[in-house]
Amino acid sequence: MATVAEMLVEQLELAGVERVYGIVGDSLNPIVDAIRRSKKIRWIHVRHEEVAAFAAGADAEVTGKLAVCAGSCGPGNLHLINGLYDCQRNRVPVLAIASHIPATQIGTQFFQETHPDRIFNECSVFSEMISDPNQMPRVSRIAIESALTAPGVSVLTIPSTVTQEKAPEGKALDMAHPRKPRIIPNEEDLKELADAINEADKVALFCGAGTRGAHDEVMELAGKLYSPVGHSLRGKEWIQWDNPYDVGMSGLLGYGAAQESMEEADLLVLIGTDFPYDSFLPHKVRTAQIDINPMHLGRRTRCDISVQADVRETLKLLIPMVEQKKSRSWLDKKLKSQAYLMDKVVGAYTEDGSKLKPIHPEFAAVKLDEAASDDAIFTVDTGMCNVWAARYITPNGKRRVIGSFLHGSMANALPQAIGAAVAEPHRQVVAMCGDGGLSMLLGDLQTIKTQDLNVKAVVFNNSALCMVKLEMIVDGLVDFGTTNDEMNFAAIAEAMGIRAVRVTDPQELEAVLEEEMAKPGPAVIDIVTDPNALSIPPKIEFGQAKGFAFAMSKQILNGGFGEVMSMARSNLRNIPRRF
Ligand SMILES: Cc1ncc(C[n+]2csc(CCOP(=O)(O)OP(=O)(O)O)c2C)c(N)n1
Repeated sequence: MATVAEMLVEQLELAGVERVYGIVGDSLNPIVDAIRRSKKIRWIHVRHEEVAAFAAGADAEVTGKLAVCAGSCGPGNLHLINGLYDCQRNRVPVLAIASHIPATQIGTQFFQETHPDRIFNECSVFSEMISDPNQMPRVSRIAIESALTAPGVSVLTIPSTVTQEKAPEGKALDMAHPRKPRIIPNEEDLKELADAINEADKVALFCGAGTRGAHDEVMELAGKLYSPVGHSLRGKEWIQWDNPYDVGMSGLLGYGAAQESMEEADLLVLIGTDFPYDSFLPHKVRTAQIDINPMHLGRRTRCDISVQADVRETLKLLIPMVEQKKSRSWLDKKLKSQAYLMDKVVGAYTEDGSKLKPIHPEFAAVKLDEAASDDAIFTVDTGMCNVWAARYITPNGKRRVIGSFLHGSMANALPQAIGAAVAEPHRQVVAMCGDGGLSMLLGDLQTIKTQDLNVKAVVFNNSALCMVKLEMIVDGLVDFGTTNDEMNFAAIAEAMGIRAVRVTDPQELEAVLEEEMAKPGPAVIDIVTDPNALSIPPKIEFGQAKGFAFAMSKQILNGGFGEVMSMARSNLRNIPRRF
């Protein structure tokens, strides 16, 4: 007769799980032992449980299948929490196995006692404890189905005493899964939307990650309406490529003419987006919203017309209902503005980048974009790497760009690269790391070596927590606590047995990237970049502009004159003209 641990692993096998990320330990050992004996599931040993959760999230993101992470009782599974928040907010199907102290000790302040079933409540769609073996296999199956269907995070808390008990007679539970349902809009809502579109002269579209799989339909609609098409950071990889209507990205990291297009429109149509920054959304423009999740409707800005349905299904029905617009003059104006802003602002740094030392991060990002393969998976650290990826990594429908775009955690790039590379070993995985981000979960560089992963960890090494430096300056504060020691990550990687190269000369960068990207297996490319290269959001409030100038003068008064001068030189060309 099987134990609870063995039945759980059999249940995972039935769900098609192929790997579990985690760190072994006491209460978790019987489950890991059952995984060791499984012919279908691999144990992926990481160095920090947070990495296990981020990795599982990226695995689920690229495969669309359930991914699993595990941590031992108390601190072991507590370490999962930040990664699980990220998975939950990214709405990817992840099961976390949190092993627990012996059931007889719960409530006694026993060694390592925490309450995982309560702790993970906020970052999961399902969090339950198996306190009796007879809950198996139903509860494990419910956990799996909850993660898959929400989709989101399920957490199973299992005390060590229960793990080793005999499971009830019988086998793990299989079930017939329904095919993806077609979720079509209510006819009246659809008609209201079509009427509003037909009445408006200038219709702007703004697209989020919910447009995944609907690229062609969005293009067809934009072609009929002569609409400028803007996108959020998460929408970029699905909508920006092969897009003659592209006007760039909005938000704190945004660029181009997306913002002005939204503000000038008679009707703004938000498509599959829960873009969180309401201050970047117009509030005076008539707004329609299409989203499969009704919770997203109207929660960021006004919602005059709302359609709850699958984006692609909606657009397929909507397109024949809207009339071809006659004039494309507004679209052409916005495209011209986009071209100007891209050339003169976003492109400013990169023109003569090969001569600038320290290496400018924008130049590095452009060279990385050119050197990476056509179907590379990029993972992007929270911090300035978000900006460089958003502006310079070219999506093409085959590449992926994964980050902690909703949870905004630092140190996500390396762990997510691990999950992506384990799941898709034939693809090149490029982790765009900040030096702060890489330092935070540095131990897991070992994992790319141990697992021999095709991960190229590219460090934008500016010896600073640069994103926060920018925040402080824009807020009118003197930047403080934002400096990191100069660190030679290539030497650290080499000491770990990983191929590594450090680049300080911009003239060498292209050749190094080309060479390293072409070789299989793990590598660290440590690029020493300019810490004074900042980025300015597309919509600068008067207060922020004032703050920028104010912080500059405060720095001068504090004697930081040299730094102010170099910062001004580094950024002058990156400031939008109208600022
Ligand atoms: C876990 C966590 N801690 C702190 C922050 C706040 N924060 C956001 S970006 C950032 C700096 C990142 O520095 P680095 O990785 O060196 O990248 P850079 O911005 O310099 O390119 C910090 C401290 C965060 N988002 N997440």
